[in-house]
Amino acid sequence: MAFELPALPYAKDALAPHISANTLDFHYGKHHNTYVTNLNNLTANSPLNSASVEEVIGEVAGNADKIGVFNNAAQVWNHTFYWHCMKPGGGGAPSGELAAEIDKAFGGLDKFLEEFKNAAVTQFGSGWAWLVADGGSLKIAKTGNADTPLAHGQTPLLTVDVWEHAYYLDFQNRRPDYVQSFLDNLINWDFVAENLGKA
Ligand code: MN3
Repeated sequence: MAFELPALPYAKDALAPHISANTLDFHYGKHHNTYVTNLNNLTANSPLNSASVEEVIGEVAGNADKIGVFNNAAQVWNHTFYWHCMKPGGGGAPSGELAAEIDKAFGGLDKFLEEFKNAAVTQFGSGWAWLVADGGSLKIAKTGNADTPLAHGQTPLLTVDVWEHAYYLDFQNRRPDYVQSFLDNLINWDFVAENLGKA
């Protein structure tokens, strides 16, 4: 099996009470793991099985015959990225170059948080909200289902998963409360700054 479920960067109960161990049992242990299993099954007899997840996404993006491979590879990548976007005791404010870039693109941290939350809340159905680097500036993006900015020439800096499985056990239908809690309590600005450094 070429693709493996990457370790969570913290214990399953580390994000509680904002995201419960029960949610991570299902979201990481079942949903994320299933995307890995599906990706292995779908690529079992293909050279793609020994490629990186990023290479698979680049190879099959836009190919209607490979939509199943794309969806599962993108979901493996998106979830691994999302776990790192959070940490226990997260939230607060960014600093340094990241803070300056957010000020330049959005007119301040509060405006950014408002626009990011709006993107997350208004993504219709399942999907993701993102902060990306694109053409030398920072932008907010939304993607539906498994779609990922990697397939659109953008560099992801931050994401929040807005599929119902991400929040239903803890917040039921209250997606705005989940997103607000993510921003206030969980966001890992150090990881976002690292991603900007690589953009
Ligand atoms: Mn998910």
